[in-house]
Amino acid sequence: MNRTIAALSALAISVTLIAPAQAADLKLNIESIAVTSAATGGSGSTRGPALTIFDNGQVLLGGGKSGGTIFTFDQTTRSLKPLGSLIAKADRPNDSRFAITDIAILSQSPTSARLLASYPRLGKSKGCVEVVVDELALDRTTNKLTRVGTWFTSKPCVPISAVQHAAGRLFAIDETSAYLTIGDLGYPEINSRAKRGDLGKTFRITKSKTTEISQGHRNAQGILIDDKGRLLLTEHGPRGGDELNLITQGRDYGWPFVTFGEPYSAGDYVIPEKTGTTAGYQAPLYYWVPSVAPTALVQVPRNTSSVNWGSWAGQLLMGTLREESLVRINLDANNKVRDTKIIPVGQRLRDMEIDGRGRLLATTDNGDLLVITPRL
Ligand SMILES: [Ca+2]
Repeated sequence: MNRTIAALSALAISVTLIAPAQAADLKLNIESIAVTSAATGGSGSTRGPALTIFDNGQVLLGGGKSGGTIFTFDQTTRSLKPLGSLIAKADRPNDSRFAITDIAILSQSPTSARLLASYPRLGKSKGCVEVVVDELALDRTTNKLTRVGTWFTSKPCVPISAVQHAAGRLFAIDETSAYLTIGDLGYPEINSRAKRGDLGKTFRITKSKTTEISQGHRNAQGILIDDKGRLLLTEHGPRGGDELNLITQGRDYGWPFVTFGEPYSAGDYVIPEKTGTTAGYQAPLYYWVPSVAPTALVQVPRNTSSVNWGSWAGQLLMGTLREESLVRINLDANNKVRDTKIIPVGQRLRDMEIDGRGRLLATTDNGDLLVITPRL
C-alpha cells in the first residue's frame, strides 16, 4: 500500500516536470500601413526603416531614398514627412545597407526632444566604412531637426564588405546615456583582438565617454534592458548560431572564434575556428540552428496598459528577417529559456518597438509599418 502511494506521488512529480507551463499562443491582429518612402532602396534588397515612438504615439522612421532621412509619421492622419537627413550624399554609395540603423529617444517633452541616431557611412578615405552615432535636437513645434554633435565613430574604418553587419542598435538608458551595438562589418581581421578595435562589441555611450561592455558579437540587431534589469542582446550567427545573450560587463561572447553556426564558404571574410560550441567563451542563453536572422528585441508589456497581452505579458519578442516572423521567447527569472515559438507574420521585420499604449509596432523591408495587437 505504501509502495503504491509512493509510486503514485513519483508519477505526479514526473508529470509536473514534463509539462512545464507553456504559454498558449495568441492570435494576432496585424494592421499594415504603407510607409514606402521611408524604406531604403538602391543596390541590394530594400531595407525597412529604423523605428522609434514618442509617448504620444508620434512615430519616427529612419531611412528613405537617401538612407539618412528621419521622417515623422502621424498615426492619426497617416501623414509621413521628412524632418532632415544625416548622411551626406558623398558619404554613402547608392546601397540600401547604408541606412540609419536605429533611432533612440533620450528625452521628450510636448515641444522638444533629444535623440540619438546611428548609421554606417564612408570614412574620410571613402573606401572604408565606419558607424556613427549623432545626438539630435528636435523642435516638436516647428519640426526642426538639428545635429547637436557626434557621440561615437567606430574604429577602425574598414573596407566595404558586410555593411549589413553594422548592427548600430541603440537602447536609451536615461537622458544622457545609451547602450550601442557595433557589428563586425565583415572585417577580415576581426579575429585579431589587436586590430578589431570597436568592432563586434557593445558599449555604454554618453556625449563624452565610451565604456566597452562586451565583445565577440557578430551582428547584434536587438538590445534591451528588460523589466528585471537584464541587458539582453540578439545577434546573427553565420548559417545558424543566431543567439540570445545575457550581457555581463567584460565578457567575450566568442565571435569569430566559436559559434553554433557554420562558415558560408572557404572564401568568407573570416572562418570560425570552432563550430558547434561556445566552449571557453560566454555561452548564449539560447541559440537557433538553422538561422532565423534576428532583428529587434522587445519585451511584451505586463497587463497594465490598454492592451491585454494575456499569457504573453512580460515575454520577449524577437523580429526576424529570414523567417518573416516573430519569435516569442519565454525567459524565466533564472535566465532559462522555458520555451520559444516562431509566429509567422509574412514579412521581413526590420525594427520593432512597443508604443505607449502597449501595442507592438514593426517596420518591414516591404516598406510597411505593422501595428500588432493580440486578438483575445
Ligand atoms: Ca528602434
